[in-house]
Amino acid sequence: MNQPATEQPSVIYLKDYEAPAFLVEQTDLRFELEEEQTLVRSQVRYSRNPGCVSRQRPLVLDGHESLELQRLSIDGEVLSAQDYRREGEQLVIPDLPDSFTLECVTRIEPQNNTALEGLYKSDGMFCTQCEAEGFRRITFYQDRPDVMGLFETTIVADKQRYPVLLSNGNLVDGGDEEGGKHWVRWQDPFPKPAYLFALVGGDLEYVEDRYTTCSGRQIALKIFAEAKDLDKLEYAMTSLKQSMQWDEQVYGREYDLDIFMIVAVDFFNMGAMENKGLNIFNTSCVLAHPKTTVDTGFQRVEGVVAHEYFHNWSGNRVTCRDWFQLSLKEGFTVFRDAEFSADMNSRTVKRIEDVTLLRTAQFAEDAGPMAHPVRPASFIEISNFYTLTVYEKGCEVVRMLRTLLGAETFRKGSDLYFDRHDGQAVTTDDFVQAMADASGRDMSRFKLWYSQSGTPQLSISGEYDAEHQRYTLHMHQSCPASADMATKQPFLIPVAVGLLDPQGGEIPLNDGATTEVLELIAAEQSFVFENIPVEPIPSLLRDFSAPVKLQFPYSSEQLVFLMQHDSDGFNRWDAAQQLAVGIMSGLIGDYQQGRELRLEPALIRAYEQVLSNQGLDKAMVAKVLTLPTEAYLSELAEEIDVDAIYSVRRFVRETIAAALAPVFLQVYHDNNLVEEYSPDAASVARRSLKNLALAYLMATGKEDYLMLAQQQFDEADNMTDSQAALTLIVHSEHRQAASVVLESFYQRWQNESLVVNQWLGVQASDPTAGALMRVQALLEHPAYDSTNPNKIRALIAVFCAQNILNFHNSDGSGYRFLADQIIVLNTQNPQIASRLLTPLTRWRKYPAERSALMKAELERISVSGNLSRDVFEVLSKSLAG
Ligand code: B3K
Ligand code: ZN
Repeated sequence: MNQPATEQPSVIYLKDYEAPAFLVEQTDLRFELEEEQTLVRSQVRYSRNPGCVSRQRPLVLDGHESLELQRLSIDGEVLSAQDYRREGEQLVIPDLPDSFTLECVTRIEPQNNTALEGLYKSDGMFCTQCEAEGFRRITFYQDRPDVMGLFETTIVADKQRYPVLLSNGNLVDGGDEEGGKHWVRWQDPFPKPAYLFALVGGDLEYVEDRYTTCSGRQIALKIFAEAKDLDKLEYAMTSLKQSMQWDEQVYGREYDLDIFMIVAVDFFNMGAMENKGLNIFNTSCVLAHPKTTVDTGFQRVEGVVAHEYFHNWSGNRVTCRDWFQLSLKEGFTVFRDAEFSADMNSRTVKRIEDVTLLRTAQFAEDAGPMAHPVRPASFIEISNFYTLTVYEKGCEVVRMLRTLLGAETFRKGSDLYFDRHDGQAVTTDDFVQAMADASGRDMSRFKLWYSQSGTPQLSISGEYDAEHQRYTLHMHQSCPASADMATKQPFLIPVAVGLLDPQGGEIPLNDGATTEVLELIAAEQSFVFENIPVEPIPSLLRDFSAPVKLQFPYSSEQLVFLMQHDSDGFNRWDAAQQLAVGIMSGLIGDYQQGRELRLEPALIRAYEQVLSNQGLDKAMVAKVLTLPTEAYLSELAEEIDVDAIYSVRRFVRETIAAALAPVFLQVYHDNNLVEEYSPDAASVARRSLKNLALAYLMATGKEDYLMLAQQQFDEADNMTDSQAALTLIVHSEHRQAASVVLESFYQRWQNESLVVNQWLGVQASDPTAGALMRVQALLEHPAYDSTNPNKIRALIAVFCAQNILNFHNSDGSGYRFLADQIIVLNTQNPQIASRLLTPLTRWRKYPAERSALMKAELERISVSGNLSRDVFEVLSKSLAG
């Protein structure tokens, strides 16, 4: 809700948690969906919570300011205005019996709901988004996850406009009504909190399939979309069936309802939502077709379908007691979907992608003004805490538990957790306790990962004692102060280690294995390996066994050695990254000192070797040969020198390209096969290597390669190749060619909304001069819609987060542009506005002039008036101190 300028939104603390005064047994909802209004009647059976000490506490219901209360009655008796009071966003009803039925009629206007929370309209279709606190925009309710009850939902609507009416659970009844209307009734047999409620009403079509569960139950699977998108649902359906099978095999979790539905909507604040039996998806996370979707899009669909499906157990059957526990379901479910994707595709590549995201974006979050632990201790607006820390770092925390306990014991722990807490709303402590009980280990030190923010730094040095054939690793951990927490205790850090002999062989370690998980628990600790015949090269933090920043004094030669020999695929890639980071950091210094840039040959030689090694997985080759991104280099920098980072990365890319162009050309042709498109791992790998080769070739600036890219653009039969060529041409200095391909791409795809988003994104990320003006012009383009989050992300968020040169233009125009957009979005869609703020919140990491310009824009937003809680929280934390 929007706060008057003078009123400070209040902070909510985990330590203040209190159980609800009343429990809900049954919730019956009736929706009359109309064009001008929707009437919602809720009948809720309440009883006093025996777990709540005070018998006097009133019933406190949450209700958004937009709710128009039409009637309130208790056991059939209408309440008058004296019987209750509205206090801000709450409705308080005192003097209640121990159990009663409350009936409440509210009038809402979904057609005017631009925040896309609660019940709203997406392209003429009714849909809902209730997590975290959207249900209070539908009716007055105890809108908190520890209130779980059974739901029955009746929906009445015009039959022609809204032939499809859906809600959670099973369809139990329905029929026609007067005036061209029809009605349906859905019953959900599983108790759930309000945030998992969903409703859909629209003119939708669907694809259908069946799944037979491990116990032989038949489940109907339906995926709904607009008629024009019906040909883009097959991949999601396949992913869904694979997810269902995987969860049975890997976690012993069977689906519980007779039907599972997914609905694709175009207006959605995030990726998708796990509503019980009725997942609602952003079209971008469910539609996939070779002609319109790039490889990474297919992978995203697979991953998000799995993620939402897995929530049926990790989130729905066992849910969160309060929103501070969000990572209980999100961290665990991200871990589950990451393992699923790893099993479906290349495990190492998946790990590299996840760690890249963590190291660039989550580490930056930890170091910024919104830093918070995986289990935050306080918030102003919970929507601001659907973060990389809660999701991605939360996933790493669960991964560490598995690393420490081993796969088998971890599975025992998850079985115990699901059995013990089925149907309950619980905490991250309960999750860890199940793991502790299953393993017989005391996990109290481990729990610091949930309560302490910040990225630990781990410095390691090695010492070899030839006489005693003994190798010692000395470790030191520390964690810098974060915006929300000054001092931290040492974490329990699992450090997976291997030792390589000079020939690249793995030396058997203390227990005979070649990888050992060391448990660092103190600030300083040493680990000794006996019977080590030669001085080894250590492979540390294998598979990124903990979310920390590691320092070890490797020489360039040692990194090249690890790139070639490490049996841990992740560390082979990481050695290449470290080598490149080291070289590029040196060059950034040279650039700043005005010295001529020279690329030492080690990197080129190493890349050449990787390219010529036929035995390597192609996706891995593409990953190894991808230079550290500007975002990663920015995260690593003390102070971000945008021009230096951009120029150095470009220089290194061009130098490598010039040196290895013939090799890249060969790689390009070798992998440019004429074949039917398939999103399988091997085909994706080939395309990624081919397009990486094309990118290096284009970096030479030579016309020949421009022609190659143009040819690929013209002839591609799939979006991956088409978009790769488009991006390379548009981001090149060949401006004429750029406008030709942009125009032709738009002409061809203007009716495919998701493809148009890619077209917007390619222009938004164009590093050439004048990009901001082009972005501003695109705001007026018929393809743009300022109320659609996907369009906002494609144009504005991409420009501000990925186009570092133009966004950080020294004249401040990029910052001003973003602030203007946020001021408008603040009232229209607070969640999106608040997310868009992220690049400006990092103002302290930039040199004085840019920093001052960024800060001034934050200040301008803060006095623009009527700030939403979402924007207020991010702004005030960014400007504090
Ligand atoms: N649980 C939802 C996220 C809801 C975000 C609300 N602001 C999607 C997911 O993580 O699966
Ligand atoms: Zn989730």
